[in-house]
Amino acid sequence: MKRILTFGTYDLLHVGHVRLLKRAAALGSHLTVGVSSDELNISKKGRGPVYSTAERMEIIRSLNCVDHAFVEHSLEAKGDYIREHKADVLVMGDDWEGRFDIFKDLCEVVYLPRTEGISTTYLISSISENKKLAVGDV
Ligand code: C2G
Repeated sequence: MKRILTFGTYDLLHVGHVRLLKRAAALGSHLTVGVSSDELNISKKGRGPVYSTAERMEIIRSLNCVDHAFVEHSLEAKGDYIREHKADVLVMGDDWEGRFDIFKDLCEVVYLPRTEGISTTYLISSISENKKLAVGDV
């Protein structure tokens, strides 16, 4: 059975994250998750996450569909992570479509569709503007 590897920040964990992780897990028998460090998140998104690396790791590790989690320190180290975790399949959301095709000589690379209508950025702005969080039907 296949070993799956996926990556993300998973800040303010929401159903978009959970659905992606469940669909990734369903592609094999073992799911490893690389959780972006606070520093990597700042370099990717220009802001720090709400939850710290340690908190995001604890949350991701608590999910039934996740077998193993580690801290991702660099986007450029994906090849090393694929080899280290013996991944057969790299799964990414389709917001990264094409970006990791260079690893197709190391493993299968699959992009899964994102869940529309929900994002950490949306949650942060909704909370900070004290708007009603109409995300129940995503
Ligand atoms: N996701 C989703 N639907 C959403 C939001 C996110 O399917 N509405 C998916 C993303 O496509 C990604 C995962 O959930 O696969 C984690 O999302 P982020 O935390 O936003 O991940 P990101 O910061 O893009 O980190 O090495 C690559 C990066 O670490 C990916």
